[in-house]
Amino acid sequence: MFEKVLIANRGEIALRIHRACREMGIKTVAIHSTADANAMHVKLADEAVCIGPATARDSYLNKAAIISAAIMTGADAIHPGYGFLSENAEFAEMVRAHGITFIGPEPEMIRLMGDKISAKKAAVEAGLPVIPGSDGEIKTSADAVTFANRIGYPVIVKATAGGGGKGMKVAHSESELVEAFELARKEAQNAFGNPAVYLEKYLQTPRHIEIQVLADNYGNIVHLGERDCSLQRNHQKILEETPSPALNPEQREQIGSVVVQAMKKLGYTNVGTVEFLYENGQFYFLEMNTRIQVEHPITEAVTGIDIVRDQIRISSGSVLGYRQEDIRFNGCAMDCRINAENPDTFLPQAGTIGQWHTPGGLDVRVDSEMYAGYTVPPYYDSLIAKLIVHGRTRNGVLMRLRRSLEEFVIEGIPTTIPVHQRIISNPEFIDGQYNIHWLENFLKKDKQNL
Ligand code: MV4
Repeated sequence: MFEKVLIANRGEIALRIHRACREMGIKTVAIHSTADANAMHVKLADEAVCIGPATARDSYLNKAAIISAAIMTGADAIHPGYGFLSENAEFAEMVRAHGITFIGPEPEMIRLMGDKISAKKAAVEAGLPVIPGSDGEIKTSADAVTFANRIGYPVIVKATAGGGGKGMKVAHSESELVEAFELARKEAQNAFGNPAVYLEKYLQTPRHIEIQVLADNYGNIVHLGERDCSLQRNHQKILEETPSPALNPEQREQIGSVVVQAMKKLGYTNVGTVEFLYENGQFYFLEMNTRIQVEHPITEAVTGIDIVRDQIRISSGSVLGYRQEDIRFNGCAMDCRINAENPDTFLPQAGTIGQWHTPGGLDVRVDSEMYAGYTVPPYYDSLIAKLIVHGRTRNGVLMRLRRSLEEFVIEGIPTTIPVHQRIISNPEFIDGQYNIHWLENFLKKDKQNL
């Protein structure tokens, strides 16, 4: 097992990783920018190294500074968390070249999944269902039109270097497609330095359902069920739940075993999430995330598995230690992402927290780095807390979530708590009747009613 892990991240996930290490008897090194010197995980870590100024490019994205900090402190592994360098194959290679373990999949796997065309090819070869579309890059608008006529409109143009919604354009007709194609290529070139785009049939009302996997270095692979992440705004997830209200246990077992077989074929290791669109009872592979995800705690709540702990264990070469048939899915869980934002405009709002009181009680978990008197810096993501609630039934979770949101006291900065309160009292949401467009429509209607 590792003796010392460097946490190459900030915010709640940095604290989450510190907690896992502490419980495993592993020493921790926090790295931080000048703006994060007062962060909770920096105080709790065994050692802390300031690696640069506030701007992420110069600190949390500064590969050389982070690796230097690891060498200086004698860390034997680096946990990248999510965002920042977590899916940067070059960083993973650099870490490896210095004899330090990168806590994540092999750099080659990160690279394969980072390019959406190569990821989709790999998914097809591994037996995953994919969205009908072009086999690879489409280079001219004429080729795009020919292809669209074959599969039918509407179609969507996607950047191969994209992901998370960047460089995507929907077209309902030939004239729209020609425009969308040129625009998507330009945007992709500007955003990613890679103009390559591909085409897919556009699915109009899918849900976003993702499968969590855990794989050791010896071919032992399990899935931990799904998370329904359909509630998004501008490609930012707001509330996630498991199980998905759209799936029954047979469907879960079916897609889960398809994913496990595919990961075996790919030789996938470490933690990962396979994202799907789900429409009319069919799953379609979207992309694969080769890192721990923000919403992992709802899966921990229903399975009782400490995913970060097991990620660290398997990264150090330990065997997974349990099999698919050992995993039980217990009840339901929801996660509310609480952001430091105006709840009507969603504009981020930095500032100093006055009173801070978190809800508690049975099956209530708050993952957060905040404390009374802490100043939220303006430079980073606005996520300040995740409220994770577990219960035996979905209705029980909704009641407990309502009670918990009511108990939460955050003074000094606005938060999105009121948004969550409105979402969970909506009859359609209570019925589980939603898709990837539901939240944005709900927020539009909600605004008109203000
Ligand atoms: C799609 C789609 C419909 N049809 N692909 C958005 C993010 C990127 N990962 C893929 N995305 C989509 N791809 C086809 N063929 C709709 C989306 C999409 C979406 C997906 C998941 C969650 C929220 C979304 C919001 C808008 C569009």
